[in-house]
Amino acid sequence: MATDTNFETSRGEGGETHQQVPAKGPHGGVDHLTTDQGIPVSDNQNSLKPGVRGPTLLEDFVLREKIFHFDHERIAERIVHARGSGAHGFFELYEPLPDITKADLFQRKGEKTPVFVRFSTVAGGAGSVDTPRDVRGFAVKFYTKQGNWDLVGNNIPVFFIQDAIKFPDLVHAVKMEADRAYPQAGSAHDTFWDWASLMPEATHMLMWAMSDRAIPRSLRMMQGFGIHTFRLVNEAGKSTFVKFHWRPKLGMQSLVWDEALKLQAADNDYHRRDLFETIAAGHFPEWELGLQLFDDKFAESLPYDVLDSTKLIPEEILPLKIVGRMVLDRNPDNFFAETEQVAFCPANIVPGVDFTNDPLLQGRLFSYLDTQKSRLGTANFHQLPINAPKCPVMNFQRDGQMQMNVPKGRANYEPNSLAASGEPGGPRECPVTGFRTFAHQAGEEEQGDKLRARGELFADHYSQARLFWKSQTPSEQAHIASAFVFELSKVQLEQVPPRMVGNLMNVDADLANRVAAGLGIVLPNKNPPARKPIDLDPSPSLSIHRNMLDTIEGRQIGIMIAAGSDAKAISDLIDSLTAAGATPFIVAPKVGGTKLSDGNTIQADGQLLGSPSQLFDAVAVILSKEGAAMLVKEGAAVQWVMDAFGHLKAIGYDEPAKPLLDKAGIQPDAGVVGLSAFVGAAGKRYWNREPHIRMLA
Ligand code: HDD
Repeated sequence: MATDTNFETSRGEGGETHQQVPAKGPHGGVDHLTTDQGIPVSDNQNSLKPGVRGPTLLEDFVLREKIFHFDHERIAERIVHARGSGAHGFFELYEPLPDITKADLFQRKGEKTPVFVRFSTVAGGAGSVDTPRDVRGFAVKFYTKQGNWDLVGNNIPVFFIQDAIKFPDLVHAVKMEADRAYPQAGSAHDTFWDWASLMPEATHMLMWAMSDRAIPRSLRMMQGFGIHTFRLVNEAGKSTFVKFHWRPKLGMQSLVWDEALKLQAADNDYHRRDLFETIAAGHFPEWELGLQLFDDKFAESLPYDVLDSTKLIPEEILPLKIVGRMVLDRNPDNFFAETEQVAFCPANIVPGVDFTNDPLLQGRLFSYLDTQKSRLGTANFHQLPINAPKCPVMNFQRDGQMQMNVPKGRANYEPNSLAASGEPGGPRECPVTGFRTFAHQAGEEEQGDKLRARGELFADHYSQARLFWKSQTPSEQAHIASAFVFELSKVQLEQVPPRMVGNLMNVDADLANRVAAGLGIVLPNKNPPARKPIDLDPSPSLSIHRNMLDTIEGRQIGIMIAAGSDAKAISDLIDSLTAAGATPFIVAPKVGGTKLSDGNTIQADGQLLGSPSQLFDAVAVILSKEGAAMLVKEGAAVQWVMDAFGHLKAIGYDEPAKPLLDKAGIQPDAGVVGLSAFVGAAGKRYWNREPHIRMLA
């Protein structure tokens, strides 16, 4: 029987009922369902059969088209950075930079350039979790008036390798192992550490990857880096070296390792949800763009090579020039069409930005375009709405699969003189606005024998690893040492941990000692370094703990309540948290409604079992005497406060809730406070608590 979508209810031949919600649309108030050919569909519930109980007919083109399209819904996932979350926004320039670059987006104060940003984990597949220990991708597509510029960076300012030729080995080693297809989304396994321990150049990056940088609390609370040295070029052709930095307005914040593990169980989509929900709520995440600008003379004065992506330039030596801000203010309308189909490519630069000879960058310039072709299936992927420049695109590239444009006329070659006989001749080169000023390269860089070799200073693999270690607080150092122990403890190849610790001996003997002790292995000899490390001054700006903001802005605060909880205490707390820019989240044993002290009923945001405390940045417990007496017998409630304590969070409580804290074994400290002090205490993590509750390496 035909189904009319105007009807609220349709009844199939077999008599079954389906609720239909009529869609509003231009034609008679209803948008009619059609096939991909635009043919109206009368029944989307039943396939076509001869008779009610007959076989499905091959001629049912509605069924065949629908299943055919469904069968092809998935596309190849990215070989790395498969799991990602994206958002739209804008970049706003603070001050014009014409002396430094002619790039159009840097010319007019206050001008906003649209952007699309995709954050990602690296190792896991598209369906993996959000909080493994991993580097995070931080890719920004600027839709400038002179074409798309992609700044395809990470949340860590250095990289594992110096030359792109090693990238496939790195990725093969870190992804799930070839025969067994596990572990997913993690580096704690044989092949990764086998490779990494044989690659001293990876040591600096490994220090970062084992640090709290690799377990960010939120995508909104991590820094981003362009990593390579790039060049900016002004109108006169003068080039300035540049390193790009993104600074989150909410400050940096990371997870505690146990919290990261528990989040993988509590919410696989923790970061994705956090980004989506905060943008949907109008709390737009923001980053400032900082530039480290320098010339050849400065580059030559450094004891490391600026073309080596395993090295950074400390801000204490070269401060950032803050030039603008990026705000993410709109969620994608469709995950697949935008976040999945977006194609970033470091080779997408605009006039005024240029490359350097960094051998890692040079290899990337090839890889991305190539991978897009196999991932998105056609050389015309740039025509997809998310990839299409927001400025005119005019050239003589033609045809190919999935061509969406319909070019007119005969002009598909250049030069042509068709215009002379009145036909459209098509676009021409534009020397004035085009990409004509490239950075001057010192002649000798481009000459000499053909070699497979690297600059001399590339051989220093340990000085900056040591610099990073020395720049961390004792608590951060303990996290790094413990992360090495955790990861290497998962390695079954006996030869690997001693080899890795032998490399760490070049970084710091204390670190190596602690890792060896944590693993229970004999401290190995130092592996001879290719070049003797030098002592560089610590860079406090590389520490998260030293630079965290004491704030609850943009944070989510859990409030546990139960029947009879103090209504006024709850509403006062909600008010003061909201005023400070935080989002309160009520957790109760029953989600439907909880009767409070004043007889009113409050709706919980989440049920206790489904809302463990790792979802929150700080927690408060407001209970009646009876509520506490009930919850001391509920494991999930005890675990809730125990975990908040273990994850070094502030805990606020009212007096009747005390028995629950006692049951959880919570010792009073500066972060365990009465409700009146809670908002003031909630913006911090209590690192001093950690040595009392956890054995760290
Ligand atoms: Fe890469 C994706 C970042 C080195 C080859 N890379 C990719 C993405 C990010 C980075 C953020 C995901 C983009 C998105 O969201 O779609 N990659 C980096 C950084 C690197 C780096 C910061 C070093 C500084 N990458 C690198 C090298 C190669 C690649 C040396 C190859 C020679 N990267 C790729 C790729 C990917 C990719 C295989 C996978 C999916 C894609 O490109 O579109 O081509």
